[in-house]
Amino acid sequence: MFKYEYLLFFADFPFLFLLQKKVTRRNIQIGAKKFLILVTINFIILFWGFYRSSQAISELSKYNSLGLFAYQLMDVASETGLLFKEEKNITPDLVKSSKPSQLNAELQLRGSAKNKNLIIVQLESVQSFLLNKRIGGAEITPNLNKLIQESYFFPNFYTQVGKGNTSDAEFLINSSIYALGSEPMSTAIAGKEVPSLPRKLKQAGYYSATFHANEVSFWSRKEMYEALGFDGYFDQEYFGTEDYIAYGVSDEILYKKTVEKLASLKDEKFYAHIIALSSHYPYDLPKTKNKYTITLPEDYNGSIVGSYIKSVSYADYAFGKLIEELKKSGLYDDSLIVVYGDHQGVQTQNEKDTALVNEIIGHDYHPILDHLNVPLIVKVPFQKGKIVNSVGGLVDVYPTIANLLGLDLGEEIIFGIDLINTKTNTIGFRFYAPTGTFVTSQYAYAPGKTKASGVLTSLPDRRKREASQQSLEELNKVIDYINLSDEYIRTMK
Ligand code: GP9
Ligand code: MN
Repeated sequence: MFKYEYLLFFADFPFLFLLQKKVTRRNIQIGAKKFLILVTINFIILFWGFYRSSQAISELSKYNSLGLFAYQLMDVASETGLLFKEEKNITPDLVKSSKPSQLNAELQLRGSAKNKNLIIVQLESVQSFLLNKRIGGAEITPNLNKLIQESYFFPNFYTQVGKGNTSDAEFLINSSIYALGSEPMSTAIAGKEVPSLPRKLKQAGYYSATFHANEVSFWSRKEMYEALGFDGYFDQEYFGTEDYIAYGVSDEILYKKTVEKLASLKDEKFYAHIIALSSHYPYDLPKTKNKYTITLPEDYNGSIVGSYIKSVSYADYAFGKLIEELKKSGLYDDSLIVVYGDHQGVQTQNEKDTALVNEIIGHDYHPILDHLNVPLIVKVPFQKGKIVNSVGGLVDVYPTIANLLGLDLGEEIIFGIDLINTKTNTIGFRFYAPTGTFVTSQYAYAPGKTKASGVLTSLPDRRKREASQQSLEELNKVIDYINLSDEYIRTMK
């Protein structure tokens, strides 16, 4: 990823060297008393900053009170402290009783896909606001829209990835543990044995593997897959480099070769986690693919949003091919199929992009409710489609799947909840939204400088309000819960 122009960052170093020489030559001396005063002032400023930052929860507010140097110091200190922590006795009951969510008394669809194969498709950068939308009369994602009609669809579902982006989404789905945010989960769990979906399925006689067109070393995936207990992986070595888009073969080839492999496993129950890639930033879709994508009006020319929509439109085309192939091979009715978006795709950095997105969604793009909203589609064999309005995030996918496959998670430590049977749920965020951000079925909360100074967006009218006593209580609950998840994964052997 290195580019030679990055060397410009070091262009001032020779001058620093010259300046230092000059200063040394002057041989500045400072008396012991003055030195002591200076050191004391420094410490007072530093501790005042630490005190003020302890009143804030979001990283940005902490940084604003401490400044670059002290913030880094504090970060290193807290991370290092965690490394030496003893493994804590975190029990399934402790996690259950701390949950900011509740299940319904009676569980629906329990075991309705028992003994079926499990196919999970992770769609790169696909956000919900493109689904069931038309531009100039044409659908952007006709194939996903069709699947939604026949599936359980979760319109209030959110990404929760941290620093590991795509790979964090893979981690969250397979573990139901929050991403740390400060480090990609692939490195944070390397060498550990994480209780996970693949491990649970192994006990039920399943073979599990991941399918991704990039090299497995990207995001240290090899270590992550081992820690999560996958039986195998298929990466660039298997898929080759034909019809290359972004970091690997096109989604068309990815899906074709994946189904070939899956069809050959027919006598074995399997879990396939497929990680699509063609709609990856910077959405540089080869012209040869234009014939498969939506034609956009002229005002989209030259905009990031336009390129993004084109890429997603291609990803949708390839996805349609996957469904066709699955039907042809007989796997469609024999598998529980789960589809979700890993994380957001547009940042709306300029007025033109913002205006285009606002026009598509019909209101102002919200930094949480629109930006982090990604699709979750669950196709249960032989079940009709239904919209499930539960609020949920990536952390909730494992327990949702477990209920459908009839897996018992009673003795497992999971931080998510089964979204088909959710009574209430609160979803915490970090990294792409400041820590302390959360969403419930009634509102979204974004923290300010202090816990209480945040903004609450109520739903569905999206009216902005100040924090209420109840929202602050919820905030503390969510923060404690995420801290519990961090402690669990950090101290795991
Ligand atoms: C490449 C792909 C990139 O393998 O996962 O991931 P991202 O940049 O979206 O995290
Ligand atoms: Mn991604």
